[in-house]
Amino acid sequence: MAPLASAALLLAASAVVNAHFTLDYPATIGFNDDKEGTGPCGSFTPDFSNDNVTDFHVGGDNVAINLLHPQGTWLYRGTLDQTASSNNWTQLFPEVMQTGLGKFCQPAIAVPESWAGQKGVIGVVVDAPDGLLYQCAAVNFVAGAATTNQSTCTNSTGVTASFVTDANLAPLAAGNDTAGSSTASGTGSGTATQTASTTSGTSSSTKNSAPGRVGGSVPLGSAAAVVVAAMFGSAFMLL
Ligand SMILES: *[C@@H]1O[C@H](CO)[C@@H](O)[C@H](O)[C@H]1NC(C)=O
Ligand SMILES: *[C@@H]1O[C@H](CO)[C@@H](O)[C@H](O)[C@H]1NC(C)=O
Ligand SMILES: *[C@@H]1O[C@H](CO)[C@@H](O)[C@H](O)[C@H]1NC(C)=O
Ligand SMILES: *[C@@H]1O[C@H](CO)[C@@H](O)[C@H](O)[C@H]1NC(C)=O
Ligand SMILES: *[C@@H]1O[C@H](CO)[C@@H](O)[C@H](O)[C@H]1NC(C)=O
Ligand SMILES: [Cu+2]
Repeated sequence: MAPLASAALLLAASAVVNAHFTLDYPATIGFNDDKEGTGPCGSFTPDFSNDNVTDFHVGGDNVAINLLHPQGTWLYRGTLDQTASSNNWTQLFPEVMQTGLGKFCQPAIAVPESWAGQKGVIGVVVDAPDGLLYQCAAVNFVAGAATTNQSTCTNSTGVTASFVTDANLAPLAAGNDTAGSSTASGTGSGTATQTASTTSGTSSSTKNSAPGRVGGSVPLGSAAAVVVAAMFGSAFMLL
């Protein structure tokens, strides 16, 4: 009974969890599970002559994501650089930590109004249990705010969110991915909450190795949950 149940669970997990995360809206310029950790766009370069270019309302539009890890912290950003290569990103929304596997949609991500009428790139980065992961969308910025929500713009049952400050995302949030690459692991906001949440030996060793990166204001009681989440993340990625 027990082995069968475990096998069934593993099968169910492997059927569902075959990616780190997907960007479901606006349309991604490309997804490669193995290379999703390659910034700034998960190993793809925007190509406006071939990509699926989506109209994106500057006054607020949907960004729909499906996270296939139990937890991750999101950075939403945009650039008018159509190659997304010049490290000139603008952060579009506060960093937000999703807890719970599945769909997560911000219905009203806005960009500067002056971008209307221009082409650009929306970038989404997550600090996941296995590191930073990237996706991008090629968009036409259009005036106004979205008047309808996409069918993909939903939140999975049980998903919760909280605003945090994530040390691993800090250099990216500042607009320049390369500026922080050599110092990212050593920086932190140094709040009492953060220090307290990483006092357990297991938690800090997980934090210092690639799989368990968590920064910012993790509630005091959740160190164990973070470790479990990191373990789940690793297990899923092995399947
Ligand atoms: C383009 O993106 C939209 C929005 O995500 C999607 O509905 C549509 O199927 C995509 N078209 C192609 C050809 O991939
Ligand atoms: C960076 O992007 C802004 C728009 O957000 C633009 O005004 C500025 O000229 C860009 N800077 C460079 C160096 O491309
Ligand atoms: C989109 O969905 C959000 C969240 O449910 C809701 O607050 C908002 O009013 C919706 N926007 C539109 C244009 O329907
Ligand atoms: C999903 O959850 C976030 C965080 O609670 C919320 O801001 C957003 O409006 C929700 N999206 C929808 C489509 O309800
Ligand atoms: C980004 O940071 C790198 C490394 O510090 C620096 O060489 C580069 O000039 C920066 N780029 C911009 C656009 O500020
Ligand atoms: Cu992953």
